[in-house]
Amino acid sequence: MKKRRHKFPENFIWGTATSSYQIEGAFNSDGKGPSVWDTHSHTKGKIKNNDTGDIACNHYSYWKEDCKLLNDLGVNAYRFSTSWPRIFPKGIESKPNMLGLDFYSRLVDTLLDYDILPFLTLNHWDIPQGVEDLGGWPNRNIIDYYLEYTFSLSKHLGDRVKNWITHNEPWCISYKGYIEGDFPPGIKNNWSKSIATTHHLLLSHGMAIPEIKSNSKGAEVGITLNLTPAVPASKSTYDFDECIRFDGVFNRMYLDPLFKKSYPKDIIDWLMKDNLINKSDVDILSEKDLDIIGTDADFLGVNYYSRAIVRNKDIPKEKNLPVEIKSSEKTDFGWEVHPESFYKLLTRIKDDYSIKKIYITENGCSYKIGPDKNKIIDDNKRIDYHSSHILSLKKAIKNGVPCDGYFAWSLMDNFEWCEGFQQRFGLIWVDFNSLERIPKKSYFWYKNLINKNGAEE
Ligand code: GCO
Repeated sequence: MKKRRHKFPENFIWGTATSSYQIEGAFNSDGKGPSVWDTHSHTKGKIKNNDTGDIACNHYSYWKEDCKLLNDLGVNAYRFSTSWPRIFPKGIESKPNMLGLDFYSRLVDTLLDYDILPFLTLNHWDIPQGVEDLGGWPNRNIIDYYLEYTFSLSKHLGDRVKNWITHNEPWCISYKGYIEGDFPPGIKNNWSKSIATTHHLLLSHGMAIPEIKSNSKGAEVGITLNLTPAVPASKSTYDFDECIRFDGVFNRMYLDPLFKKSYPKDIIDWLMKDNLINKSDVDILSEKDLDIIGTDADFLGVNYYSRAIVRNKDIPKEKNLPVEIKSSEKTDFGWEVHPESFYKLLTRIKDDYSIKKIYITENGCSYKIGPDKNKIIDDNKRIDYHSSHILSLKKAIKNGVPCDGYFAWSLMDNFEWCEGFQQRFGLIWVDFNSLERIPKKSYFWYKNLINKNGAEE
C-alpha cells in the first residue's frame, strides 16, 4: 500500500543557506578590511589545523557558478550574509566601499534573474576588526556603526532584497565570544560583557527594523536564533534545575526580550546571586530598550541542529543518579540526530510566544563522506537527517506552527568556524585544493523534494 504523501503549504519556501566568512574567501580583496574572524583564524591554535577563511570556497570568484548550482537545485530562496568589512572596511567610515556593495548587488541580480529570493543576513559574526578594537559588542557605541552599515546596505539593495535578517545566532557571539572564549574575541567567563553583548545585539536588531523598512518597501525583517531544546540527563533535581538554567541561557535569554519584552528573571537572579554580574550590568537592560527590542519583527528565523542532554557537573556523589536519557545516533560532529526535539521545539515556541511567522533558516548535519572514484558522493545519512527533520516540520505545521520556509545548511561544504574544513555540512562537496564543486546525492534528493513541494513517499 502506498503511504500518504505529506504535502507542504503552497508557496512554501525551499532554500539553502551559507554565510560570508564561511564561503567567500578573498579576505583582503577589493578594499575589504579585516574581520574579527580573520584575526581569530590568523591566530595560531584557534582553529583546527590552523585553517583560515582566506580562500574558503572562493565564492567571491565562483559566485556565478554557485548561483547556477542553486538554480539547478531548484530552490526558490537563498540565504547568504554580507561581510560588514567588505562594505565598511574598518566599520567606522562615513562612505561605503562601492566594490564591496557591487559584489552583493551582482549576486542579488543574478539570484533574481533565476527567480531565487535573496534572504540577506547582515551579521553572521564577521564584524570589522576596527569596531572590535573600539570595544566590540559590549560597547553600546557599536550600535551606531551597525545601523550605519544596515542603512547603507538596505539603501543600495533594498529595492531588490525584501527579506532581511539582522543577526545570526546572537547566543554564539555572546556565549562563545565571552564565556567559552573559543570564538572571537576569545574572552572567557566574563558575564558582564556577555550580557552587554546580548543586549546590544538585540537592541540593534530592534533599531534596524525601521531603518531597513524605510529603504526597502514591503520588506520583511527578522532575526535568527539558534535554539536548543534541553532534557535533564536523569531524574535528579540537580539535573532538572541545570536544564532549566540551560534553557534560560540558551533560549529564553533571547526569546523573552524579543517576544515578551523582558529578560528571564531566574537567569538574572542567578547571575546576581553568584556575583557573576553586578547591579550596573543589570541597569543597562532598561525597559526603554526592551520596548525597542520587542519591536514587532516580521518573522523569527530558527536554526535547529540537535537537542542537549543536560547533566549538572557539580552533582554531589550521594545524590548521583544514573543517566537515563540515551543519546541516539550522532553525526560526524558528535551532534545527536533527534528530529522529535525539532518538533517539540517548534510547538513549544508556538505555545509560549506569539510569533507571526517562522522560517527554518538552518537545519543540517556534518558527514565527511566524499567522492568515490566515479565522483559519486553517497551521503545517505544526510538524506535521512533532512528527511526526518522535514517530516517533523510538516507535523509541526499541521499542528499550527506558522512556518513558511526551510533552508538547508548548507549549500556547500565550507569553513566550519573552529573546526576549520574538518566538518562538512554541504549538499555540494567542495575540494578545498582545486575548489571543484561536486553535488552530493543529497543535492539531487533535495532537488526532487523541492520539485514535489516536500512530498515524500
Ligand atoms: C551556526 C552557524 C553556521 C554553522 C552551522 C553548523 O549555527 O554555527 O549559523 O554558520 O556553520 O550552524 O555549525
